[in-house]
Amino acid sequence: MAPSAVPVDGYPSAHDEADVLRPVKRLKTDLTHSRTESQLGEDVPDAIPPHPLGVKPLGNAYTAKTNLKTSAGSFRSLPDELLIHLLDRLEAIDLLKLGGTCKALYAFTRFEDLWKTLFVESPPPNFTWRGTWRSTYLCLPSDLESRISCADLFSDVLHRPFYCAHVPLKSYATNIPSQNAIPRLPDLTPEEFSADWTNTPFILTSPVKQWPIYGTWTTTSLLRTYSSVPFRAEAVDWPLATYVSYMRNNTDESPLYLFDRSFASKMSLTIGPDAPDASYWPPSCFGDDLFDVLGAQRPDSRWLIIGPARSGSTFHKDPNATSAWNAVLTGAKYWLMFPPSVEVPGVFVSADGGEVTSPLSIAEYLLSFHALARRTPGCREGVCWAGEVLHVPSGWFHLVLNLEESIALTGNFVPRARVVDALGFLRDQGQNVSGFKDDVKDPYGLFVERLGEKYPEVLEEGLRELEKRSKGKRGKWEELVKGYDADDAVDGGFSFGFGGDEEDAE
Ligand SMILES: O=C(O)CCC(=O)C(=O)O
Ligand SMILES: [Fe+2]
Repeated sequence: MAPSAVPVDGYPSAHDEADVLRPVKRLKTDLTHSRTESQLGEDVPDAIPPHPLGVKPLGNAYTAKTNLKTSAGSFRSLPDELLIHLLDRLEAIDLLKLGGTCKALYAFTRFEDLWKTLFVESPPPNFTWRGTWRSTYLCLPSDLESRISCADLFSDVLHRPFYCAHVPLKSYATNIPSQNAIPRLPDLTPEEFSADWTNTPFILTSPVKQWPIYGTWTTTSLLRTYSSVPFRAEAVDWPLATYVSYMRNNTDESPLYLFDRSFASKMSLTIGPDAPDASYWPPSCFGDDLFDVLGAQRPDSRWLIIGPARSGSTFHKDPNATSAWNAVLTGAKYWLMFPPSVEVPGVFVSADGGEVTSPLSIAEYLLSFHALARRTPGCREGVCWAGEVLHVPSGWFHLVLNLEESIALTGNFVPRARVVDALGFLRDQGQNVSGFKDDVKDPYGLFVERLGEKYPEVLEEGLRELEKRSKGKRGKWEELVKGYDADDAVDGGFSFGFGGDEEDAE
C-alpha cells in the first residue's frame, strides 16, 4: 500500500510550515568541562504551545456548551481509546475519507500514531521526512497540510500525547537530593573498581576525554561522512541524514531513538584498547570483560545511541545480568536508577523478575512517578555530561532521559566480581536470556565451558558463590516455612512462624 504522491485531505490549507529542516536551537555544548544544573538552559513552564487543532483535555467537556464529538454519528458513543483502536485498522485512504466527514473525525484521523503505524508497515519509497508522520507518509508538502480548528473537541487520548511531547522535562534533573546523587569520580583503577564499585552506579569524569573521537564527533561531523549510511532507529533503518532531519523536526511524545549495534562495521571503526588506531576503547577501570570468552557467540554488546532532547530509555535492566558503561560524547543524559532489590514505583516486574513492563512514555513516567521515585530508598540520580561515562551495575533498573540532543556509546560487559550474576541468570532465567543466536542451544553450558577454558579459577569461584546464593535462598525459604504445619494446612489453619523460642534465645 504505497501512498500516492500528493493526496490532499479535503480541507483548505490553513497552515504554512516551510518544508525545510528547522534550524536547530542547540544549547552550547561544552566539550571540555563538566557543567552544572544551571547550564541546562531554558525549559520554561509556559513553553507548551496550544494543540495544533485546538483539541483540549477531556475535563473541559463538562463545562463546554458544544462538544464536537456529539456530531460524530455512530462514532460518538465509542470511548476515544476504542475509536483510535478501530481507526488503527484502517488504510490511509479510509482515514482520509472518514476525516472528511466531520470535525471530530477529522481530529481523530489526524492522530499521529495512526500514521506512524502506516508508515512503519509500508514506508513510501524515497520519502523525505516532513515533520509529521502523516505528511511524510502521504508525501504531502507541508503547505497542503490543513489545520481546521477543533476547539470544541475534548479528548485526553488526543491531547495527552501532545502535552507529554511538550511539557518541560529538564526540571526533573535538577535539585537532586544529596543522598540520591550518583558519585562523580575522575577515574578508578581496575583494582578499586573490582573491590568496591561493581555494585554501585558512578560517573567517571575523565576517561572519555582521551578518546580520539571525543570532541570530533558531532551530529554535523557525522553527517559529513555517514549521511547516506543506514542506522537502526527502533522499527526503522534510515540513512543518518533522514534520522537527523527527523530528530530536529518532530513532535513525537517518544521520539524514535537511534540505537545501532552494527555501527562499528558501518563506520569502519577500530575499537581499542590494543589497536594503535582505535577510535575509542572501553574505560580501563572496568577490566576484563568475561563475556569475551564467548567470542563470535556472544550477544551484541555495543551500541551507538543518538537522539534528540526528550528521547531516551524507559525503565529496564540490561540483558543477561550484564553491567554496562555509557559514554556521552555530546549532549547530556539524566539517569534515574534503582538497585535490583527495590520495587520501582510504576514499574511492574514478572514473577521471575525477568520481564519489565513500563508502558508509560518517559514524560508520562516523570509526570506521574518522579516525585515518588525520588523518595524511594535506594533511588540514585545523576546527570552525565559530554565527556563523562556512567557505570550501570548488573541488575540495576534505569531510566534515561536525553536533556539535549545527544550522541553516546555504550558497552555491556561482565566484570570478574559480577560473574556470579551472569552465571546465575543464564542458569536460572533461561526464558529471559536474550541476544544469543538460535544455534546456541545452551548459553549457560557454553559460558561455563568457555570460562573454564580461559579462567578456570574465576569459574570455580563463580560456581561456588552461586551455590552459596542458591543455598542462601533455600535456607531463607526453609526458615520462612518453619512454622508451617502440614496438618494445620489441611485444616485450613496455615500460618507462617518466625522461629521457635530456642531461636529467640540464641
Ligand atoms: O543512553 C541511553 O538511553 C541508555 C542506554 C542504556 O540503557 C544503557 O546504556 O544501558
Ligand atoms: Fe540499559
